[in-house]
Amino acid sequence: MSENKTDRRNFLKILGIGGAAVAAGYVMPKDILTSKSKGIAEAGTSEGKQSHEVLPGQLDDYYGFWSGGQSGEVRVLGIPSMRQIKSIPVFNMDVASGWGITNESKALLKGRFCGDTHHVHGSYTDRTYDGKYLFVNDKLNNRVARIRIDYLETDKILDVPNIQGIHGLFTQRFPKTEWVVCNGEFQVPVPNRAAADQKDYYGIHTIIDAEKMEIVCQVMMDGNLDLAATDYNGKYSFATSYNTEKGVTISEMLAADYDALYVFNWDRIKKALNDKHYKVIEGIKVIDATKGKSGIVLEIPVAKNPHGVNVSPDGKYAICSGKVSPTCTVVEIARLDDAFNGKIKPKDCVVANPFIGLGPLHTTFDGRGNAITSVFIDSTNVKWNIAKAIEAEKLGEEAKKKNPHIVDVLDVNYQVGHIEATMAETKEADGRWLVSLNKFSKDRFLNVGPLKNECEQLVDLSGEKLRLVHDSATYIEPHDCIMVKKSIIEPKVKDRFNMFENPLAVTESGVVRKGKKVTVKLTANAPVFGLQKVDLKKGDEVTVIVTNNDEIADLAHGFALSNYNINFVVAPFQTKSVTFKADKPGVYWAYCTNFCHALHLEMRMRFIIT
Ligand code: CUK
Ligand code: CUA
Ligand code: CA
Repeated sequence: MSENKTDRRNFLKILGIGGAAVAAGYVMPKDILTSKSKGIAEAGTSEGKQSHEVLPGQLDDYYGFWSGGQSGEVRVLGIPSMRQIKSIPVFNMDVASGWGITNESKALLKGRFCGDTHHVHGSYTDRTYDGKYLFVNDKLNNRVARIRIDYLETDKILDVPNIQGIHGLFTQRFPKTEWVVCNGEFQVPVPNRAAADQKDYYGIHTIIDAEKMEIVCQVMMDGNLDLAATDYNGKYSFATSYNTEKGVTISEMLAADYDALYVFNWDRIKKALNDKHYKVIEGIKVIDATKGKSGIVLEIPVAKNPHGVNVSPDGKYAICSGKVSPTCTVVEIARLDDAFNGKIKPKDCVVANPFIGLGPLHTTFDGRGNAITSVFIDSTNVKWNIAKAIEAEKLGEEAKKKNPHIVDVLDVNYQVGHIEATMAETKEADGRWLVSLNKFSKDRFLNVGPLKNECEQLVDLSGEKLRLVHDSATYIEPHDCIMVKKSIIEPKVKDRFNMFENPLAVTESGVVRKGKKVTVKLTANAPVFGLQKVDLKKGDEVTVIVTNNDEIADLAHGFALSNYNINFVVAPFQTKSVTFKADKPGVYWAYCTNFCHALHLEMRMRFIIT
């Protein structure tokens, strides 16, 4: 715990406030901050008792979809085992699957093989996941990708102009996902051409058509736009802003006492588009909502430098996590219309500001009226009751000081970022499991050198108290995840591709030469490729198209060409292609890289280049 104290001191130093100042300004009951996994739940309350063990041959109950952070990928985990089952390459190169090597993936990646994925969210129908798509942001190169759930592969990547640091991303929940929103965390000039004064830097809320993967419009704001959420009625999207100051240094970004939770009114956005109240910038319709002048965006003041925003599964509350303030802000969504119509002030939408702990970042839900908030500096998960927080707010300061909303406090190891409960972002939040995605692992695993793994902890959420049941090491740095019950995903996932969805699909092998351009069509059937030998001339531009004609589930073939840096895998009925210059004369073996048959090692053929 001594290291935790150091982190805490450093954090306070950055904020320019001493511990005493924080203690004086905020209610910080000692019993909460020092509790060791005991919490302050009333005597007699129960701990969760589910077993998280998944025995050999048994399957998990939930699909976990994890962002991969700097890896640029998305990962699939089984919950509660926390076993990683698949990596889905998205913005990265993945040699094991050939992503970034094949023509098909290169066409999506356009030469950029780095990404920074933070937020993965599913498509919805009627407020729960429909098992069709996943969407994920690339904070680095400002892209949004779509993953098809039937194949669990990336099928579209959209470049988003006018925006930098695409961070928060969320999908429409009702009636179904037609729109996906994403936020620009870094303000930049729009268009971003020449140097401009920092006062002319803007944050951009982007709306994407989920089916077409095209940009519907962008809403231009003064403040930056960090995390995102949508409501449960298809009416609003939300964005937290920690830099309403338009600062470019950390002290400037911390200057104001209040920042904002922005609420975007979708009817008014549609109206602005209809009325042509936009400018076209870089080919995109950009609606100007700066200086609060558009009526499209409601600015709810929240304590300085907030972080996450999450909407409760009953659709009633948007909860903004304080980060620099030890509180959460509870916004009642039913009041937003009145605020948009000027009947009440934006701040009157706030119905509670409960104390949580030092450094609240993200909130999730158990579907039984409780929120669970991650607290970075304290290294805790705090379970609290939303109704009790609202009630205490009404009763006033004395009632609030007793913190009647706090149900339990769990120490986690260490410094938690996101937390997520099973199905928590849907109307079907079931309160079974919680994962705490901790940013530091410190002493939780065998020491692997200065660069340590992160630590993700599984928590039994079924009881009154939070029960830590499992530590899981993860490679840096998943930020966020969702956990979807398997009955939604499993029936959608296919065992083979629809072969003729790809017009290149090969059913008969052969070589076609047109001048220097050579097309090699190859079938792959265990344990042979459709050709034994291909004759080429130095300087030929060769395109190899491989179709795996084995329809048997789990029977994948690889195609690797020695010394030509070509290596990819084709799943049953899948087709992939690659184009290369035959610039090295000699005999080059192409071989199958995936152990597919007793004669897998013999599954090879020659490319003879003269
Ligand atoms: S952010 Cu990383 S801990 Cu990108 Cu969702 Cu909050
Ligand atoms: Cu095909 Cu190994
Ligand atoms: Ca600020």
